[in-house]
Amino acid sequence: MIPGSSDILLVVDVQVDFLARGALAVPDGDAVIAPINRLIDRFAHVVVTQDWHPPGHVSFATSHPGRAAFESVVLPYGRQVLWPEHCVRGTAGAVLAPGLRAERAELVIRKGHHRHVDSYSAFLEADRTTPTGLAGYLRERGFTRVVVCGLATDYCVGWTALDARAAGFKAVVVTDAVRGIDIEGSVARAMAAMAAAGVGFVESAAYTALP
Ligand code: VGL
Ligand code: ZN
Repeated sequence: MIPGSSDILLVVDVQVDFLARGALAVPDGDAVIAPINRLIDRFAHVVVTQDWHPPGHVSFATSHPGRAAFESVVLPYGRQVLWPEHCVRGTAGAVLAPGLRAERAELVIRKGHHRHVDSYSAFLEADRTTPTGLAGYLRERGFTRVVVCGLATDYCVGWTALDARAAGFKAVVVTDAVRGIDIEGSVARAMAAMAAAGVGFVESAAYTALP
């Protein structure tokens, strides 16, 4: 496959805090960098996201006295997994992975910046109503297919791919360019939900160089 002018490569949350030794390290997360760099070379258009939380963000376990990381609580917008503090805006853990060749990214979407609402998805915050603006950006530029890679399969990648479908885009997840956190079967659930929503799955080797 040769990516065309209506395909966008969406690189989700490949940030220091999600890599080995990071505050919320995704198992084997560093392994996505090499295939993503190869994908970046093959796509004419690249968009990158950053998880970008204010201090004291509602998704941090430390914001809920008596609660521990990886427990969930019920918030006004629904169930929220509590996480270790991660990707605090402007900190070293929030920067893109040093080895990621992101310089050709045409847009960087930052999400999760509202203190009282999380945002796994690059399209819609966890209240399921506040848009990030990404759908409008993609539509205005004529992109029709979103090819998703990055971290984590069961959270930000999965929600992003599902919301891409809900917003009317074709969506593809690059299976060797994603890794999951996997809390109680969450990777399998995310994969099933994506398949049911018409998300395609492809290996990065299927994308050949730009003509
Ligand atoms: C993510 C948990 C919390 C992700 C972000 O990028 O998948 N997961 N914040
Ligand atoms: Zn987060």
